[in-house]
Amino acid sequence: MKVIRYKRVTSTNDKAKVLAEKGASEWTVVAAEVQTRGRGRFGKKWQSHKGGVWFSIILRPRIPPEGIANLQFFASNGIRKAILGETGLVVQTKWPNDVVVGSGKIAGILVESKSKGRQVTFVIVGIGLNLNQTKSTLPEGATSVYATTHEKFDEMRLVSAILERMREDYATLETPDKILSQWWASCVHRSKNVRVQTGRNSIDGIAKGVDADGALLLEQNGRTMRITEGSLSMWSDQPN
Ligand code: BT5
Repeated sequence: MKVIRYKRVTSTNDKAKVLAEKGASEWTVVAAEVQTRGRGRFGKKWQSHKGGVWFSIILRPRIPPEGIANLQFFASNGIRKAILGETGLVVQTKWPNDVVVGSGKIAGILVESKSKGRQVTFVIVGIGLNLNQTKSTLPEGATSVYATTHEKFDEMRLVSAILERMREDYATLETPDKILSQWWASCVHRSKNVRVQTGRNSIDGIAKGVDADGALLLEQNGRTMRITEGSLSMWSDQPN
């Protein structure tokens, strides 16, 4: 495993993608202290000041393209276990790509990939974890390990711990049910009332699970719907 460290990059996902295109091997990792153009899904900005853990992993899993959705759940499981192991903090998963403490987002995952026909060429798993930042420097709705525990931890130790957990569980990518059941067992909105914003629409219902394609199963008036994309909030997070 090779970790390439930078002080400042635009986005570690961009750096990793260039390396992956050039044939870099699986588990090549790019980490940075600061990202000037960190991003989330749909081009949303990801705030990446010093004190956080920002890194991207190149993977070349032998899975069909439709299995890629599983990687965000796989990564969430690894992040959750590593945070617990290194800091003692209990965190939960949230659909589709978040790790949270209560209603505060502590980590996010951005999975980008390239496929050729039925074959995945590479996957970049970008991980952002708020570690040592103070609450006042974080965006609204975010929290960090430090803001929660008042303790500071070494950034690279967390990178190593997350990688270790992911490597331990890598074979489970072939048995998505295991990944999904672990993820669901730690999900903050398990069987709870939620609201999902998809574009201009918002849908309310009870979160019933996730499927192997990454979709949220939402029950509304006794009917179960599959929601493939969106931003989820729990009713208790919403302003009255
Ligand atoms: C994500 O997107 O949560 C994926 C974040 C992935 C970041 C990593 S860092 C290493 C790698 N390199 C990158 O360029 N990206 C990856 P999404 O679910 O779309 O959430 C984005 C939203 O989270 C924003 O619109 C803000 O509301 C919020 N946000 C921004 N910065 C945050 C932060 N540091 N902590 C918590 N929430 C944040």
